[in-house]
Amino acid sequence: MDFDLVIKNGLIATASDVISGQDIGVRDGKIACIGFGLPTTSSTQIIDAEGGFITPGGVDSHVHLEQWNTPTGDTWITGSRSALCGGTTTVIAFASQNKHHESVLPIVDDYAALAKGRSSCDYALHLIMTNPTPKIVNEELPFLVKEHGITSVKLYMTYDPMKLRDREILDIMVATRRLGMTTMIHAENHDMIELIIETLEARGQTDPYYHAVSRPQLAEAEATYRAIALSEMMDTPILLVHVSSETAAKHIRDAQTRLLPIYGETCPQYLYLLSERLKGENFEGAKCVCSPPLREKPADLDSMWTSIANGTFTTFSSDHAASKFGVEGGKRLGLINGRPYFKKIPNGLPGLETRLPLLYKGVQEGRITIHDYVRVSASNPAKLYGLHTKGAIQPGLDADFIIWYPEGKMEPFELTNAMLHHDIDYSPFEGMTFTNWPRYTILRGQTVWSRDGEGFMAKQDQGRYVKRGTSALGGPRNVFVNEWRPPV
Ligand code: DUC
Ligand code: ZN
Ligand code: ZN
Ligand code: ZN
Repeated sequence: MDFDLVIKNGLIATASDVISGQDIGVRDGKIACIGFGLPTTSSTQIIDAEGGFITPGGVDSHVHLEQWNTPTGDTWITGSRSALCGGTTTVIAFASQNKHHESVLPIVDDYAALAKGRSSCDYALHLIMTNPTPKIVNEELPFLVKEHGITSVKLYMTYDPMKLRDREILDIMVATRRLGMTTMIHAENHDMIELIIETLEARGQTDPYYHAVSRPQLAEAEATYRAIALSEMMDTPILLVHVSSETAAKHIRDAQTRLLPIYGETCPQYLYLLSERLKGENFEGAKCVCSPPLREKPADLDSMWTSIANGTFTTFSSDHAASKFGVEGGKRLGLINGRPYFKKIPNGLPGLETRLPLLYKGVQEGRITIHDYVRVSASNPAKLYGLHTKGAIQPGLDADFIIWYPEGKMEPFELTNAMLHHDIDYSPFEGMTFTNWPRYTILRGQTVWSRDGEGFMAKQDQGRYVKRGTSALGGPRNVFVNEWRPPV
């Protein structure tokens, strides 16, 4: 067999094994085989991995790009470029319903049109539901699953424009259970947060730091447990997004120990950044406002690493929701009459490009294994969200890879924002030292990023829309809380 590309001398890392001494043969954008001494011809491209790890192209299953209700300084063009330069070959972004939209079908078409021809990485869409009318739930969701391959929804338990009542979440779960969809939940107790914000405001405590005070760990833990209870009653799988606190993670782990189909996600900011960052001079704290907020203690960060290592977290996503710190539309957001006002600060951090290098650092530092890295950065997000051609290094799947430097080969560097390829004027991870970074990113057999060579090399329209299937991880179990059964 002739190959278009053969990658030699790498350590092929999967979620369970490291394969050494074997080559990867790629043909027509797919992994054709893995074997010893694969033959090459004059037309075969050969990449020598020089002993570095080869991991699956990253799947970032939680990214906001050009979304009406979330800060998105990046466009599909700049966001997808930044993804590839950081080793992510597939992103799942959001199409978002606004409460007054009576149909979500045109919305999905609008979001798909924004990405079409403007994404250099492969992509898919989740649907955010904020007003689950019977027509949307019963007629439109089945259509989206079948025709668009949109097999997941995100629901919010907080924010006035997005928040759903528990009853609405239960009604949606009837449909998502029936359709085999994954239900993502933003779990924070809205009423606790609302009361704290009102009182902070009345006391003039409106600096960026009070954003973290307004959303305590308890608010996340309570809502996480409540979401798990709703899921248990409905026998419907859920993924808790952007988990930031130990008690929330414990609720997830307890549920998993009971074999409930409960999944969890965390993000780089909850592994590395503390709420003291919100206290920066000159409004610098605004750069680190996200929800759930950064937590207080180094032990909080440690517990998130532990929850990756012990398998509690299923996926590791950027939650890239970036806005420029500098002026936007002529004024800096988050200031009112020159005074900081945390409620008005755009909520979210940039992180598409730094996600995988930051996770890989955890492998280098012995916090997690290379298998944990592969599992949460690519394999599990591909399985959970039905990206069945992605996320693993296996014959027949898309030839999406990261090739890392062999340890000691890359010149260590301190990250500056200028090194990144997003269209944002800062990174919260600036100043951190990196001793590895994706050396090559390969998308369906094409080298799209070469750190020592030409840099970013993808065409603007190189990314393809991926129509997703249903989850390959555990779903409904037909185990119920009593004799009651959800409607089928
Ligand atoms: N939730 C997200 O998923 N992203 C940004 C802000 C938020 O609340
Ligand atoms: Zn409210
Ligand atoms: Zn959220
Ligand atoms: Zn998000």
